[in-house]
Amino acid sequence: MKSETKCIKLERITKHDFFKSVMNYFSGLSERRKVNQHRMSKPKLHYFNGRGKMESIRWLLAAAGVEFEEEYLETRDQYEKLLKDGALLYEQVPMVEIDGMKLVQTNAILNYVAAKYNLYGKDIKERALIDMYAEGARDLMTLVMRHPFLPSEQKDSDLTQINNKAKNRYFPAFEKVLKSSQTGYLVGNQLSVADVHLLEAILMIEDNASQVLSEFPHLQKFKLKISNIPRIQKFLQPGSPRKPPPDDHYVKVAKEVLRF
Ligand SMILES: N[C@@H](CCC(=O)N[C@@H](CS)C(=O)NCC(=O)O)C(=O)O
Repeated sequence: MKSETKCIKLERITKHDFFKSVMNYFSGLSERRKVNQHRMSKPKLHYFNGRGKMESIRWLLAAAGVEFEEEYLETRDQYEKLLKDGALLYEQVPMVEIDGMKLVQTNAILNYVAAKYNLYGKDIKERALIDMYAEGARDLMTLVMRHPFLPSEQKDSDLTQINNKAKNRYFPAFEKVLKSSQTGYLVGNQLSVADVHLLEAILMIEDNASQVLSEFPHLQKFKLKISNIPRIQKFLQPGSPRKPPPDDHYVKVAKEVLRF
């Protein structure tokens, strides 16, 4: 009798445990499937249909060979929906859905992509140099980014100031770094986010000052080298996700959506 009870109990425990482990297996499976889905699904970019702060993210993903989707912000309602859904931590875009996260803050997004796709150097010293050069290029690009939003009477003098800063501050600095580079990259012996940003910055400045590199032979060589990397070459072709320089429509939409 005693051993019968034991047996029934054992059987119950075993069945119970079996059921539990089956459930665990399937819930683990669905978790793993979710993780894999995140891994496999394309990053989704939420921003305006224009360059702005998202453009460097598009460049970097393209340089990493990552395809992405875009959801363009065209109306105030779309922006308010993102706010209502709690998708914008600081109520700001760019926002990128990637690997199950909704990332905001441009530099955080760029650093994540750079680290994930090996565009961030081989050790912390290289990373520090990459950050230093990348931040310089970002500072220069920020000047260009702000330009279309200025009142028209300030535009001419602003453009002169941007070109002067490029010619007298940023490009001489990058020329010096490239002059002492053994590899043609800004840091180490492989492509990094700093190189991708620098090419983007050069092309942005050239949009308005096509001869700007004439006094910078190392920057000219650099431009050729980096634009000939197949993924980057592809991004520079018409029909890629690269955006054209901002026009009046882009400025109007951004102002309407963000109400500034
Ligand atoms: N530090 C943030 C700034 C983002 C930012 O200023 N985004 C603008 C659009 S480009 C925005 O969403 N502005 C709305 C607001 O600040 O209320 C970043 O670098 O991502």
